[in-house]
Amino acid sequence: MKFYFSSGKRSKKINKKGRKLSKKAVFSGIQPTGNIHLGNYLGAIRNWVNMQDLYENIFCVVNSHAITIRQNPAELREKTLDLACMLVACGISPEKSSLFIQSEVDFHPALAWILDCNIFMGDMSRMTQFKDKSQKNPKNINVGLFNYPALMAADILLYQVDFVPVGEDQKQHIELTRDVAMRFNRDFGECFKVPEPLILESGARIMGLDDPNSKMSKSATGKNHAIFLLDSPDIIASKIKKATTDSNSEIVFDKSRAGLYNLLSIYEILSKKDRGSIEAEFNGKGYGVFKNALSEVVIESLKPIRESYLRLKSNEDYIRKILNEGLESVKPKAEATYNRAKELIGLV
Ligand code: AQP
Repeated sequence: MKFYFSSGKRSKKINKKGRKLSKKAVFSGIQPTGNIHLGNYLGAIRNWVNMQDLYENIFCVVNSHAITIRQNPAELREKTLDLACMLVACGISPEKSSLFIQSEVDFHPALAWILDCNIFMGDMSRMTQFKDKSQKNPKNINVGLFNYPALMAADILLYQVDFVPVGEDQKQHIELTRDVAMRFNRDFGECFKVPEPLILESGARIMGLDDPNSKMSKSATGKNHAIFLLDSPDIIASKIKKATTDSNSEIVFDKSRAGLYNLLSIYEILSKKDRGSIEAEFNGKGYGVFKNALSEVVIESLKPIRESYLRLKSNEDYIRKILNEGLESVKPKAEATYNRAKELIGLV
């Protein structure tokens, strides 16, 4: 039998003979590119929070990724701290997780360069996120945007983690990370743990409310595209009311009815009810009744996060302290991996 006890900063897993068992480790990151939406929350953050007791957790505000799209410097600084505050409000606990800011660890871009030199143009050119983002930003198709997956691979590989919990849109990047890690280990010697993506089926791809064929995204411009975690109850209800559905009236899980399917998936996750009982609940009722029920559950689920965020927001020193402690705990790991990669490849 395995059990947990709490000792100091982290709980440690021990077996019945009292031997310490090391936990598997996870790393994940999120960009401070705008307000956090329900897709980020259901596809990523909520899972990070729920899995905190199972793993050694490292979470990062990836501000260096954010500059692949032009940012206002002062706003970026503010959004970076704000996002850290939001993650803590969502339940990322400094007792269980290390939280830090990417640009404060110089080993990320340093390792990314080594990886850049070991990723083929052909592989990098296949990344669909680059294609999507360059279509959305035709005037700023910069090299950083193209190289984004190498920096992401460095973020992950520096910490020798087992899993990377992400939404489905990041799967291709994790595959590239695995490929470059395996190639490097084979060609130069064992250096990186090869991580696996951790993608939970529910919430892995939340779609835009105004366009259920494109994923909900921070940078989309539609007024009713996304529900943000800080939206007021009125705004949430109004966005849901205007969400795109179809002319059918039956409330059933049917993937071919993308708008309704997306809304039902959100309801399923937040209400914690199963599909059968949801379909029974709304049998014979129309979109109006379902949308009201959905609004209610979204508003209730986001309420504690919004309240906690507002409390934390007035205590910037506390957030800074969490980030500094996170930084101190992750930096030695990053340094050790980077130095090994540097040595193996002949740079020292
Ligand atoms: N719509 C989504 N459904 C489920 N998961 C999602 N994620 C993002 N959108 C959805 C997951 O959220 C985590 C953090 O994402 P990110 O901020 O690093 O970058 P992103 O995937 O590019 O997110 P956005 O919201 O679309 O931002 P912008 O518009 O700036 O590009 C990731 O785990 C991601 O999978």
